[in-house]
Amino acid sequence: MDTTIDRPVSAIDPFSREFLRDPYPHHARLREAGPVVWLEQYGIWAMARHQEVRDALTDWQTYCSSAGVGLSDFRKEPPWRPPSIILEADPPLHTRTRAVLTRIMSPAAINILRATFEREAESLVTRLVDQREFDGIADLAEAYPLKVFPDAVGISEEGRENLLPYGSMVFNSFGPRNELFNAAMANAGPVRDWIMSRCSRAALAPNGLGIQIFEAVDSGELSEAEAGMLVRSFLSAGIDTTVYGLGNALYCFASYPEQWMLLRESPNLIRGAFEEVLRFEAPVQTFFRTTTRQVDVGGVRLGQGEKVLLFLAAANRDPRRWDKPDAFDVKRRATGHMTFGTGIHGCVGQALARLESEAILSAFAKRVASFELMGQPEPRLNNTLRGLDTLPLRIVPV
Ligand code: OVV
Repeated sequence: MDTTIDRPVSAIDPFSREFLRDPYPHHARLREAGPVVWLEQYGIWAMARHQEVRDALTDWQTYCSSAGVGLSDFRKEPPWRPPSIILEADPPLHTRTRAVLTRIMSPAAINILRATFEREAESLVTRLVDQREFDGIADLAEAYPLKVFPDAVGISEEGRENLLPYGSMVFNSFGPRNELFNAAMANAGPVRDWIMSRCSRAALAPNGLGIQIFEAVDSGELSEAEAGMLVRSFLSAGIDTTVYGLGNALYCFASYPEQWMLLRESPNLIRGAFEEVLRFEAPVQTFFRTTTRQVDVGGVRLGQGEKVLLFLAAANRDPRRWDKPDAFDVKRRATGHMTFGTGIHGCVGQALARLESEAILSAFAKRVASFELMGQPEPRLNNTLRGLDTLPLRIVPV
């Protein structure tokens, strides 16, 4: 198409508390406004339809990551931390770092962790079922990843309480410098110092995923400093994402007990059910890209060097792509959701995320007839992530 149309404009603030508490009506308005929408409050573009989000994620040459994947443009203001050499990088640097992580996180490599992850899930879930009442966030969605993931990476037990605060810093920092950002950064210095102290070769246990990154230094693929930066990526991307994802899974099954019944009857649905959780309540809601050139999207001209906000979670409920998008249906084919992204930056840890969820959901499916909500769950607002702060549950055992 070579006719140009006026750009749709919206006054929506996607980082306001009001938006973050219930983004779905706003997502619908953004999808309806057009294939790409100008958000006048921030002077950025937004895409909320499945096709456009997917196309942008697939075209890394037009929509780059090296200017940052948050609101801030690294070419105009200094980043709050040295840029990630995988998330906030383009080829050829990205290609080299990604190759190392792709190998370390391959499905076959992750399968080696399966027995340990399943054992830990069984022991935690048995305890919670005996207890009957628990908080789905603190006692499960946080407790499980905070045990199995640092163990797998090979991080000391001491100081692990810094991992969630660091994740909050990382994911809030993709948004504007609003109240959420400032609150997350309140104790930034000590938290960052602890994280960086855990990223050196000497701090990592033998046989873990962390030390495997340093083995790529010995084979000449990375420098010692780059290896440390990739351990930092593990600690940035590997905790909060799965905490919010497991919490959202429990929330979905407490809210839709008939869907939990289906899982219990057919445990072969568990894998697809987690994909449906990711589609329906995406723990990662958004990422930005930056245009490297002028580009036309549905007849609208985007300039060079402009920020584009990609609404992964809105793409996941686009009626152009999904039947009954607002229905939580564990039997649907939910693959094709955008929660893991796609293209060269598609989530490199997705096999690990799936392993965690399958271990937990399988352990519950053997023992739990239903999850009862004991009170109103409270949201944990974040500029990028969607999930809960509290989720009071009671288990009805099988
Ligand atoms: C996917 C992701 C999220 C947050 C941080 C990073 C990656 C990183 O590489 O630091």
